[in-house]
Amino acid sequence: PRSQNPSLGRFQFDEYMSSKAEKVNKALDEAVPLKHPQKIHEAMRYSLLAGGKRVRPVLCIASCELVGGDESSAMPMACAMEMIHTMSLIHDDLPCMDNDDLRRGKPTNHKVYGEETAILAGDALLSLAFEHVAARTLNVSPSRIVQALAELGSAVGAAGLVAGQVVDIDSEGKDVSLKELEYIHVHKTAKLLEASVVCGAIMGGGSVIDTERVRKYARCVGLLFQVVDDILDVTKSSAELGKTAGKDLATNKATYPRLMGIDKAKKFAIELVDQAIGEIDCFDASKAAPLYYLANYIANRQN
Ligand code: GRG
Repeated sequence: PRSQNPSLGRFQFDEYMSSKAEKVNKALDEAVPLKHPQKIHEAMRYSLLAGGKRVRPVLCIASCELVGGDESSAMPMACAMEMIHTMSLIHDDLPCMDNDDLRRGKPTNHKVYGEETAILAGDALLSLAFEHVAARTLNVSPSRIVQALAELGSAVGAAGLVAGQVVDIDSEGKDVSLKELEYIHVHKTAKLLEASVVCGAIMGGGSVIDTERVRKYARCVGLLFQVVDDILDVTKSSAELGKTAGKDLATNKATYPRLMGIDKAKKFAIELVDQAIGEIDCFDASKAAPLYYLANYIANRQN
């Protein structure tokens, strides 16, 4: 098995993750300077630099490096992924959507800056993501940049994140089948994770075959991410409440543990990690180590 591979044994994943996240944080800080009009730039920076695991940018860079590219070629795209992820969180937290007061341990954007500014901060981050890739990517051919931007646009729009959100909103209070739940998660969560990996491979000069291989890996990881999120919802709130049933079981929200039971959901998560890892088996083990560990990190994360 891959876990017994000596190249994988030597790989320091925590160090890799924190050093990549630190570089991404620096690049994000530089990408959104505090300028006039001060309030909107402050609101954008508030959510963008509020922490977060930086899973999408690290996946983007790891995929670029897997196919032989340099980190610098993927850095603007990695930042774009986090900008779009952050904007989706700002809009998701709005009173007209999930109406949340806290995000990443801090008051949500609209709680601090007001609804109008929060909507505009999201809009500005979405626009900046595309501008940043187009204007700041160096040493990548224009055709690859355009191809990656098209991939990103389709992952975010009405066939991607927005589709997931709208179907999720429409399904509120209704009985949701496993198939419908999968549609919501594939679009709300997995599409952007998939785009992170695929765009990283495009920026890194990956062949069509390699890019499609990492896409398959990313599809499994994207779904895995949400299954784990749902499991954490149950286990965290069970621990907090000292009860056996978590918050999602108390409310009517459809989740994997609710639809298939906690044990089957955990089994499904294990199957998805195995499948994800199987998809990158064809790459050199030492080069694939970051993506291998990232899949395991997503499976075993505690937040
Ligand atoms: C994209 C145009 C556009 C509009 C937004 C609101 C909306 C449409 C979509 C909602 C998308 C959403 C909030 C999906 C949930 C994604 C998710 C699993 C978030 C948690 O991600 P983590 O765990 O969070 O990576 P951190 O804080 O670590 O970054």
